[in-house]
Amino acid sequence: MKDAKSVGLRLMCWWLLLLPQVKTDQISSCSQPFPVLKNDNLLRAARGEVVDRVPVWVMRQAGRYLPEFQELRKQHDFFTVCRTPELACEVTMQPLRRFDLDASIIFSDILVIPQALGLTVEMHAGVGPVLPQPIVVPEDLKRLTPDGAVSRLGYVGDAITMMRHKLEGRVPLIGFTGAPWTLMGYMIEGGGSKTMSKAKAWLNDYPEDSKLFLNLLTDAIVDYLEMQVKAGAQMLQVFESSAEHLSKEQFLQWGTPYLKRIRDELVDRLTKKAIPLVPMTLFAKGAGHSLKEQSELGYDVLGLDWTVDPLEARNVVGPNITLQGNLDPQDMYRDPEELRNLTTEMVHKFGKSRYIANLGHGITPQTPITSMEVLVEAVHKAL
Ligand code: 1CP
Repeated sequence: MKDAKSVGLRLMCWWLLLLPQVKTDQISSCSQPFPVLKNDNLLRAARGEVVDRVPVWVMRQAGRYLPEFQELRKQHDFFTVCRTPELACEVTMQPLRRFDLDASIIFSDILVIPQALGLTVEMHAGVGPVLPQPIVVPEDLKRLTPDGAVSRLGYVGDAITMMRHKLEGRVPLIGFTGAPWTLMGYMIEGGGSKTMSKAKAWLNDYPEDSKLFLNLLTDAIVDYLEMQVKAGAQMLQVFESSAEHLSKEQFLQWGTPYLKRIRDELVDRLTKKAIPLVPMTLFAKGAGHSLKEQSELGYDVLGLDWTVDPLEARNVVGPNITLQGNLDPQDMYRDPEELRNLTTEMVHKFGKSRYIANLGHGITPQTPITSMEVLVEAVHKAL
């Protein structure tokens, strides 16, 4: 009798797997429930609830400053790590083994979307990402393959689901994406750029095609974030790292409308499918000029780079938005005592309510490990 029941259950699960729409929505009924979250300070801070301690995590907390990351990278190519859930989870876990962090962020890269859209992306040592066949003229947009792009990113969902189990509820898991303008920039420049001049020229020379491009990316991003939430991401961060290359006027034309669409459409889709919403962070580096406008996009949290003053930011955005940031990554090279004082001062300025401590951009490769220890401890002890 028991056997018949389990065979029936298994058959039902296989049947669900055959229906693409049902499969992802119902997946939790066929798989193990996720472990209960023990430290939810990050999510509480994002929602404006009382926290036990100020939560802290660090952008690029899994990365080259960790010897164990470098060791693993000697054996595996960067995108192999991203595409192999066991390896992605191992790297995601590495900083948590060393530091008393309040969040994990799934190991991946913003450039997996351009890959899923059909572009080749290589990771060159000492250089960063390289796209050998970039989008040069509007005609090249035809090379992109938006149909089924999200299904080619299923490995990120698999890593997220696996990581939720491996975390055993220790801290929340953050999923992420690059924002449309930032991805467009990399896809036109063929990699990182100090000026984003080719991508900025597109905005001037091909405004209608730029809109098409940004809308295509926005659609892919919404699908991708929805998939991450279904897979188990408990919070989402949108990296608009290349906002720093745009003037305020350009950011309000080419950045915020698409960032708003991402937020609105994701909320709409999750609500219609009765999937609980997760808090969302927007990190628009170099866009301190538009904090007011950013605060009106619907995001729960705004990430700040180190050029923004905490008190001024709070004044501009008001009391109902959580702020994240914003120690200068360069301060991680100071003496421990100096770093401790700067961190304490920063936390005092932001205060305990609606605040998530972080750096103002990613941690850099030469950062001493001890600085991470000092930072995390100083945040937790500050208030
Ligand atoms: O060889 C290596 O190991 C490469 C180093 C590296 C790492 C560790 C790259 C190449 N990407 C990553 C991981 C990564 N990238 C994460 C992991 C999760 C974490 O621990 O935080 C995240 C969130 C990203 C996001 C990312 N990739 C951004 C947005 C954040 C930011 O730094 O502004 C950007 C712009 C990228 C592109 C990218 N990938 C890698 C590099 C060196 C770069 C920047 C290149 C450039 O613009 O010059």
